[in-house]
Amino acid sequence: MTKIALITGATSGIGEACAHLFARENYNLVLTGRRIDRLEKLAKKLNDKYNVEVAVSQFDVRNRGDVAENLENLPAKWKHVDVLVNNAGLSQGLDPIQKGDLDDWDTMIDTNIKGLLYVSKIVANWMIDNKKGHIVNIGSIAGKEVYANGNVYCATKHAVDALNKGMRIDLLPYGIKVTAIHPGAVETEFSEVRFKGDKERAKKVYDGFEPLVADDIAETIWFVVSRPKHVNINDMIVMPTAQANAGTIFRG
Ligand code: NDP
Ligand code: 8X3
Repeated sequence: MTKIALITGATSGIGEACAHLFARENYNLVLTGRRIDRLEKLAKKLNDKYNVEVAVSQFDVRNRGDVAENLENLPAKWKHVDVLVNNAGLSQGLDPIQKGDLDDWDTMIDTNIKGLLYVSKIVANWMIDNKKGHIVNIGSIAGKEVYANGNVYCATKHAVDALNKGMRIDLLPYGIKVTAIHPGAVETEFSEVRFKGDKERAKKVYDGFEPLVADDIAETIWFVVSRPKHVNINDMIVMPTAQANAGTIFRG
């Protein structure tokens, strides 16, 4: 039977790269995000290129009612999810704690922590019913270390790290694998979102060194999910060669 991957935040960056890679590997896909135009365009492209089936589901992961309604209303065949990639996430702002914007904090906490939980609970129950599954949580180096002005974003990704460990314990009796991938700097729309559309400031983040690209992370995820049944990779940190840790990048 053709396997199914459900990827949150598939409209751009790492999620979109995962959609391409899983389609190439002949998975049928459930792709989610808020920008329906992008989801539909991507679905058509993957269907045309790889002849896989693609369902799109538009919702904001922060809205638990919408998450539940959209996921639970998927036709039954789509609930046999083999791989969930919990990727939807973002950073907003880069300010010291005393100057932080409360709305930015709410957005990051609601998306990166609560949104991931809303999706995970539903899909984990499907996986328990199906007696199979692999959840891949996209954390960050910001979930392992803290950098200046990263405060709340780093806290949300530390929470993802903790949830990854907790999920693994809770889902162990059901044979469900749980893995976190923690990337360093990946050039996607991430910095543009962090700086609220300021493309110039976003570009500067990647000046003078070679960052990761979304495909690097998609390939890592594929490595993780394609291990034999008895092997689980708990956790992986993937960095650009030019980045030693969260706060140290060598710009040549
Ligand atoms: P992008 O901005 O390119 O992609 C983010 C994706 O998340 C988009 O598809 C977006 O879809 C989705 N998303 C954001 N908010 C919501 C929401 N409220 N509801 C539903 N979907 C949402 O960034 P990346 O690809 O870089 O980010 C993907 C993940 O990787 C994030 O969790 C990020 O924290 C993490 N990460 C990124 C790193 C980097 O350097 N780029 C490094 C480490 C981790 P839409 O807007 O259509 O809803
Ligand atoms: C994204 C990478 O270093 O900007 O999680 O936090 S970083």
